[in-house]
Amino acid sequence: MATNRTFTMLKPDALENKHTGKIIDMIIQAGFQIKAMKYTRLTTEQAQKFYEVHAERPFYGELVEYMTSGPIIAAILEKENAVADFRTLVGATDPAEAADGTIRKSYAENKGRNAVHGSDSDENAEVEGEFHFSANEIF
Ligand code: IDP
Ligand code: MG
Repeated sequence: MATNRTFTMLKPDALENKHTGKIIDMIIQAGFQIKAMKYTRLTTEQAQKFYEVHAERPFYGELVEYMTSGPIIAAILEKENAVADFRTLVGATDPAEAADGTIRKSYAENKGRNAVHGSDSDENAEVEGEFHFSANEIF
C-alpha cells in the first residue's frame, strides 16, 4: 500500500469556505484516484493523536482547536509517486509561500487554516490512512 498512496484531509476552513468541490476536482484532475473518503469530525483526542508529532510546537493547541472546529473530509488517494506529487499539488504550508496553481495558493486562508493536509512520507501515509479507515472502507 505504502508507495503509491497518500492520505489527505480537507480541513475545516475548506468546508466552511465551500471549497470542497473545487479541491476534490483538482485532486482528481491531477491524476489521483480516490480509494476511500469520508465526511467526519475529529474529536479532540483524535486531533491530538493525529498531530502528536507537533505536541511541543507553540501552535499545537491552536492546531487541535482548529482541526476540531468543524467537519473535515478525509481520503486515501492513489497515484504513482503519490506522497511527493500530492505535496507538490498542495503547496507550501504557508499559502503566501505556496506556488501558483497549488491548492493552498488557491484556497488556504493562512499558515494555520491552510485548507488541506497531505502526508509527508509513505510510512505516515499508511499510519494516517489506517487511523481513519478500516480495510472494508478502502476500494
Ligand atoms: P504541513 O501541513 O505543510 O505538512 P506541518 O509543519 O506538518 O505542515 O504543520 C502541520 C499543520 O500545523 C499545518 O498544516 C498547519 O495547519 C499547522 N501549522 C504549521 N505551522 C503553523 C504555524 O506557524 N502557526 C499555526 N499553525 C501552523
Ligand atoms: Mg506535515
